[in-house]
Amino acid sequence: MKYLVFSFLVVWLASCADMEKIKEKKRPNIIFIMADDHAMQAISAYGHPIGKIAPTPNIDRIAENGALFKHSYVTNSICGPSRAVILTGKHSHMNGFRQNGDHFDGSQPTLPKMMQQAGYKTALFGKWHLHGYPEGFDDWKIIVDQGNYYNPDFIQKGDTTRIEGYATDIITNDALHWLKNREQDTTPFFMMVQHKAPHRNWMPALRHANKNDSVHFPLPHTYFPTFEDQLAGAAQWQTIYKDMYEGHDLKMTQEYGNASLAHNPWPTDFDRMTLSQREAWDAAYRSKNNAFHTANLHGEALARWKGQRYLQDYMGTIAAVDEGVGQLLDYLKENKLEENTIVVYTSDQGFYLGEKGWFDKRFMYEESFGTPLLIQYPGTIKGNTTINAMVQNLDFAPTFLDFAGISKYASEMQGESFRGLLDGSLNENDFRQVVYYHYYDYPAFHMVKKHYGVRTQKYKLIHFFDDIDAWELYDLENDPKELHNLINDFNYRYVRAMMHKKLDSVQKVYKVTDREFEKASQEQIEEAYKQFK
Ligand code: SGN
Ligand code: CA
Repeated sequence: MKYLVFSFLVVWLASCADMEKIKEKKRPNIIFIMADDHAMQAISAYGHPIGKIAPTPNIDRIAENGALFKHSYVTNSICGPSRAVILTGKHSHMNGFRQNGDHFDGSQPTLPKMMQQAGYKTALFGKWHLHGYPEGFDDWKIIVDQGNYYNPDFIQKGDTTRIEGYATDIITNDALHWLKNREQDTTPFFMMVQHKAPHRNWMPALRHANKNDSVHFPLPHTYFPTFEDQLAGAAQWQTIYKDMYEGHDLKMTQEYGNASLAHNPWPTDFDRMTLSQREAWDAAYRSKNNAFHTANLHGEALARWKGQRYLQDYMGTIAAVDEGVGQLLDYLKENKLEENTIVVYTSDQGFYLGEKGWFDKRFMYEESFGTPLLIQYPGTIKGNTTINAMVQNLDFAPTFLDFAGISKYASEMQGESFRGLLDGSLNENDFRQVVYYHYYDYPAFHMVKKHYGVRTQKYKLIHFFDDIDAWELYDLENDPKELHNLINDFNYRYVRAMMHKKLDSVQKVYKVTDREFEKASQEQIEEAYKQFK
C-alpha cells in the first residue's frame, strides 16, 4: 500500500513538473528586432533581385526556421507613428501619435507595460524616436532622436553619453550583454532591439565600406517614372537623382583627388567620426569617387550612377544588421534558448529602392506600406512557412500578448492576434480581409500629401488630400507595381463602389472621426516649401 501511495505521488509530481514545463512553454521569450527603413526588397529571403544580389543570410535563417509574411503592412508609414502603433496596438488617431515630432503619451497602456505586469523581464535597446523616455522596460538604453551611425549619443538612466563605435554594433552588443547578464532563471523576457540602420544617410560600417563596390544592382524599371493620374506621386520630393544631397547622402566628393564632400548640409554625421575613422572612410571611398569624376557622367547616366551608389551604401549598412541578427540567433542556440524564444524581424516601415525613382517611404504604395516580417518559434512554427494573410504592425501587441498567455490585456486594442496563422490553427481566409492606412505628415520632409485608404488582397483605394483632392484605385493582381490608376475606368466602377464601401466601414470600425481629415493651412504649406527644399 505504502508503495502504491509513493508511486502515485511520484507520478503526480512528475505530471506537475510537466504542467510547469507546459506553462513555461506557454510563456515564451520574445526578441523583437526592428530595423529602421529596411525594405522587403533588401532581404534575400523575399527573393527580390536586390536582396538576392547582396544577401542577408542571417535574417534569412529566421524564415528558414519559421515564417515569412508576404503581406505585412504598417498603418502609417513613418517612424514615430509606426513605433507608437506597435507599443499600443492602436491606430495613430487612437494612440495620439500621428506624425514624427508628436509627443507619445507614455501614460497610456502599452505592450511592454503589460508584459511587465504579467511577470516578463522587459528591455529595449536602440532607436526610440518617440520623445520622452521609454516606460514599461526594466532596462533600456536608447539612441538620441534619429541617432548617428558613428559614435552616437545614447541615453541610459537619464544620462546622455557619446559612445565610440558603430551604431548597429553597439545596439547588438547591448542586446547580447543584457541577455548574458540577466538573471538566469525561468522568468521569460521580452526584448526590443531597434536599429538605426538602414536609415538615411546610409553610412556602412568601415568593414563594409567597400563590400558592394563591384555589385551592380538592378535598378527598377520604374526608375524614370511618368506619373499618369498620380498627382501626389508627381509632387513628392524624394527622388534619388533630384532630392538626395550629393555629399551627405551619396558621399560624393567635390572634385577628383579631394576628399571634401559635395553638398553636405548636416555635417554632424561625418564630423562625429574620430580622425582614424574618417581616414579609413576617406581611404575606402577615394578610388570609387575618383573613378566617378573621371567618368564625367551627365543626365540619365548620372541618375543611374546615383541609384547604384545609394544601393551600395544602403545594402552596406544592412550587412552589420544581418551580422547582429546572426549573433543573437547563435546566442539563443548555444544557450538552449532557441526552442522557447520567439524571434521577430521587421522594420518600422518599408522603403523605396529606386522604384518610381524614389528613396524614403510615406506612401500607401506597396514598397513603403509593406514591411518585412519574419518570425521563428521552433516547435510551433514550421520552417519555411509563407504567410499571405494581410497582417499589420497593429497586430504585434495582441499577437505577443496571446503567445504570452495574457491576451486579456488585448481587448482595448485595435489589432488582431495572428498567432493562429503561425501555429496553423487559423486559416488565412478567416483573418482580416481589409487593411486601413492613414498618413498625416504633410507638409513635411519629402512633401508627401496626406492620404488614407484601404487594401484588400486584390485592390487598393487611396485618397490624397490637403492641397489636392485625388483618388487612386489599383488592381493589384494585374498591376502589382501600381502604375495604372483606374479610378475613372468605367470597367472598374463596381470595384470602385465596393472599395468605397469597405473604406467607409473600416473607418467606422476604427473610430476615425472628421478630425483626422483636417487640412494644413496655406501658411504651413508655404513655410514648408521654403524649409524642406
Ligand atoms: C530624416 C531624414 C528624412 C526622413 C525622416 C523621417 N533625413 O529627417 O529623409 O524621411 O528622417 O525618417 S536625414 O537626412 O536627416 O536623415 S523616419 O524613419 O524617422 O521616419
Ligand atoms: Ca523609419
